[in-house]
Amino acid sequence: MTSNPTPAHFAKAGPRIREFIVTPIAVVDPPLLNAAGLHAPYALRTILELITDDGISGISEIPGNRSTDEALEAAGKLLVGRDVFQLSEIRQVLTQNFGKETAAERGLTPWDQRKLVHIFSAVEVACLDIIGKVVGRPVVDLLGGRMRDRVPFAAYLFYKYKGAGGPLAFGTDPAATGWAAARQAEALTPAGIVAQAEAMCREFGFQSIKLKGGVFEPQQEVDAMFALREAFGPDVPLRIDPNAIWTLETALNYGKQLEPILEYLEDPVRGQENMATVRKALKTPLATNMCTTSFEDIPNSIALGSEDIILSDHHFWGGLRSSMTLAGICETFGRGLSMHSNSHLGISLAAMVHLGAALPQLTYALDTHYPWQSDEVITAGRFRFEEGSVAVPEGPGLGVELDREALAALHRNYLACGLTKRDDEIEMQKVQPGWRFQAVRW
Ligand code: GKR
Ligand code: MG
Repeated sequence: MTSNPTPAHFAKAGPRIREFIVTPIAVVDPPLLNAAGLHAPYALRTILELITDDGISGISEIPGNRSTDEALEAAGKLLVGRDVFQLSEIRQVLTQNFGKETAAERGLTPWDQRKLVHIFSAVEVACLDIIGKVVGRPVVDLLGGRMRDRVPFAAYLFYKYKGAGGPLAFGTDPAATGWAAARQAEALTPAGIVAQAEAMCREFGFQSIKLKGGVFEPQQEVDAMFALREAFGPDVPLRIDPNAIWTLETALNYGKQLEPILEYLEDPVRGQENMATVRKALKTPLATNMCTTSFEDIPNSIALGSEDIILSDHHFWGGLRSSMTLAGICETFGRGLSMHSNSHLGISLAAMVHLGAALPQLTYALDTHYPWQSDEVITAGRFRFEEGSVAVPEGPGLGVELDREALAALHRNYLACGLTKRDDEIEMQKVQPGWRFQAVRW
């Protein structure tokens, strides 16, 4: 005989948030180039730790930005005392307080500048970490269960100046070998990109390759793609992402050239209408993390047919459960789903892996910047990739714990480096005076 839970069971409140701790950190980041300019010697991240009234700790990581941090602190004042299981109520409280954010507030940069989605993500992931610990299950099981044990990632190549970031900003360690040496080497030519790809794939075993484009005149980047094809052969899927900086004409012209060798073309042009035009003209599937970036954008994306694959990012789509909702929408409308990334550490990677393991369908290897970072903020140290994939962390919740000493050291970096938000244009101007970001350049 079974006994169903009685209302008395339901009446038992879950653990409540007692402490809400926001810690901005700065992690060493190499001088990587993109359409918006140049990465600074440090990438900013923010770590949120929630501690419940019964002493359970839940953690999350989001891109760092002082004004988001301030909003997150303000969110904390509204959330202390609330039950971590009441995620919909928490979201409602935050929306009522901060008001609705429109897709337009995302901005023109390759990364998302909205605050609310980041705050939802930070709070939700930390709450899920706690819920997982309370019920003794990994986060993947809270998202619908494990569809795979390992999650595949792609090699994410960047044009870059010499240097590894941090105090060595534009210097290098002459003793470095293997990936450590490639991570600090200059890569500005097709041969440099192939060398970077070989070192990265050798170290991490990646089986798909993406090049961050939009940096140089398109022919140079197309040549790099053909050089990669030559070096890796037809079995390694290739992608290029010019971050919407190409004109329609450029996208049509170079898109045609690239058609025989691409798995997908990411954000060749700006805006859903332009993406739809390119998509009609090319056989290559189009992917985006710039033209369809919120639920509000979906109706128009479907009406126009602006992309084949949405590159979700739980930091930008408001958390892991929202990303599962997005997966359902993509499945309904015959769109693929994969994952976007930005410079990040292991707490974000753990969340990405739990989500990647829960997705009903996973057709494309996910993006990650992780090989470009060398710091870590979790006790287990840096994640290991095997044949390009990461195993779902063991244990309840996210399966990773905060390394408090590392957190304090990275917070000191934050205080010392003086950065308060990501601004790749200013960083680029230090190398090329007068350089300006252009929404469409080539
Ligand atoms: O890290 O420079 C970078 C990338 O350009 C990043 O900011 C983008 O958001 O990786 C991203 C993308 O796929 O667009
Ligand atoms: Mg992209």
